[in-house]
Amino acid sequence: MPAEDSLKLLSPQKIVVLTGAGISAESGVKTFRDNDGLWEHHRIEDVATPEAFARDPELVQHFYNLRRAQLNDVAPNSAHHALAAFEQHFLQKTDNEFLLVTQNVDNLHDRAGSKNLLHMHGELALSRCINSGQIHQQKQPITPESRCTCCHINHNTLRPHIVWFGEMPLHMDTIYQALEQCDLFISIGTSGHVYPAAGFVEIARAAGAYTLEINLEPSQVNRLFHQHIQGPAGTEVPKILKTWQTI
Ligand code: BJW
Repeated sequence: MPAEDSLKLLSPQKIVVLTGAGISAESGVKTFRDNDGLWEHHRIEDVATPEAFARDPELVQHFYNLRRAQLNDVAPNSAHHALAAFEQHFLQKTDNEFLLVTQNVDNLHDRAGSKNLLHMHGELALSRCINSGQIHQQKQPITPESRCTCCHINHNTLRPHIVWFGEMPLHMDTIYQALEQCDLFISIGTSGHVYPAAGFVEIARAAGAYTLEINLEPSQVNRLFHQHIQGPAGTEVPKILKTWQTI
């Protein structure tokens, strides 16, 4: 039976979708496993940790400044748009619940119009003051001279509002609550290398949810899913979501 036909038999009411770098790949944003997880010869783990920031703040700021600037050159693709349109349609029915959890720090889901959206690894478009903890919109590169608008100190007070390795991801209580209640969990374009996101499928399954993975290749946690759909998110996500949009 084709994937869409078997999925039509489901009539989900509480959906959690997890996205990773693969959903933005067709927009031109590089995934982490591209280049073997390296950025200009630095291991990702060496630029995305609090220890790296303490050791070499300029290198880490440069890494995020480049990625923040890149947001101006990319746009949401058909997978981002399909998720936003699906959410709007799905929530017309009372009692339906939909939560989109993204590990991505780009703003492509926001720009596509997704509403019930949580950025569990933070956002490139935000910075945080190291002294006050206040979060600010951040359009410009962060330099040592960047002045935060809360305490007005202008030397290395701002950091990217990004969850680095060893730090606690954001919104975890809300995410776990939704996972424990969902009846459908869809994971799109994530390699399953990084926790706690890689463990979400187990929580959803334990709650009795049907679990579906959409990826170019099987992820590290592929065997935990009921179903795997292999292909580019830009093609597969709109196709799969249509199965429930016609109901
Ligand atoms: C397509 C496609 C197309 C391509 N269509 N698909 C040992 C064991 C277990 C855990 C740990 C451990 N040692 C340490 C840990 C914990 C650690 C961790 O998981 N480390 C691993 C490396 C082992 N995790 C943490 O430290 C986290 N915090 C934490 O655990 O706190 C404690 C806690 C306890 C209890 C509860 C909750 C918390 C924090 C993790 C922070 C991750 N941060 C990063 C970088 C910062 C953000 C940034 O700079 O962008 O987030 S790492 C990086 O990986 C980034 C991503 O969000 C994340 C996930 O990557 P993703 O999205 O999966 O991308 P890729 O590149 O890996 O994969 C792309 C996929 O797309 C591939 O599968 C392709 O096939 C696919 N694809 N094109 C569809 N067109």
